[in-house]
Amino acid sequence: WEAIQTGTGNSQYSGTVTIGTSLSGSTYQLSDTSRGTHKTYNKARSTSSSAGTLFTDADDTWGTGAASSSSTSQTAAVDAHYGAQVTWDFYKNVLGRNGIKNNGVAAYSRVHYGNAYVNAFWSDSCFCMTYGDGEGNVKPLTSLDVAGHEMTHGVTSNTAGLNYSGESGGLNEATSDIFGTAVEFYAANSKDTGDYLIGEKIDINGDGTPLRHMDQPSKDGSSANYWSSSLANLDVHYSSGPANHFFFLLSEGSGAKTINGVSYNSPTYNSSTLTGIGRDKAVKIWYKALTEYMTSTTNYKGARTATLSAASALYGSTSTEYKAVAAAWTAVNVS
Ligand code: ASN
Ligand code: ZN
Ligand code: CA
Repeated sequence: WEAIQTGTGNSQYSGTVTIGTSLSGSTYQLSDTSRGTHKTYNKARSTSSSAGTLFTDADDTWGTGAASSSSTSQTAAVDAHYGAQVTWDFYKNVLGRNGIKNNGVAAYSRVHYGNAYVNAFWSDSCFCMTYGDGEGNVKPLTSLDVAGHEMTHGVTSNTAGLNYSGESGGLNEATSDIFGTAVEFYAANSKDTGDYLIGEKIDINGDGTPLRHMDQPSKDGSSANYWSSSLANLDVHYSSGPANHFFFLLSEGSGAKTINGVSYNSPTYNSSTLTGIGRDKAVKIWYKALTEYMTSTTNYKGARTATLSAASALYGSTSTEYKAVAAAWTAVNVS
């Protein structure tokens, strides 16, 4: 018998948060029965395929809020549990999707994977999310945008199924960056305010720079801003660039601006000046395109068609939104 509870989590990246927990006997567990029974497990530096050990606690106050090199630290678990919770709420409340498979069943999360493992990954086979602890075991890869990014890989594989190579692979990665970013904005968390950067909290480069920039993807030194015939040869984390750029331009428009204290400067291929339609509409258009019009082999040209079909269905074929979708694709050299 387990009773639904709300615990207090001292996270590393998102301040003090309320998290869904359960009470089993006299022990609290990181098991959120209000969100498809999402559970968070401790891998304790193991790389075995097991789930690990479910996190438990005596008083339902979790983590110290400080980075810890301990393999039993609850802090990384708080961030992962909270990230899954916000991602669940975002998909349910904004997009009407009831979990990754849209069947009301949650994936599970596991933290402290490997030793100083600097990655996080989604797996369709375990239907689970795995997070490493990062360099020196002190910067776990458990930020909100990374959680939203990785779990979105599960959504993509249960919908369009975009193949993870070539142009469709870039679109798969961009889909994760787009909804990972949407999750971060949706959280409205004062310690991790929304931005169009990916991984700005986890400092994977060790110099404070994010992994990716959606306003101008080339800022990372490897991603493409615009489509070209050689795009498909890039790693999927770089061929995502034009679609990330499209999403920024569609949401916010071109040029220089500051949003939540972060400065952006988004260029266009054809020197056009664009006005955004807002992130909420851009998110709805991308989701409808992903779930109704894209397939495993959709390329950039196909993504243009799919998002135009989505915009037409949502807002009409003569709408401002439809025209903005067309203009934003043209601005990243997809026409
Ligand atoms: N973090 C990476 C990603 O989501 C993991 C990977 O490369 N499989 O793409
Ligand atoms: Zn990814
Ligand atoms: Ca971010």
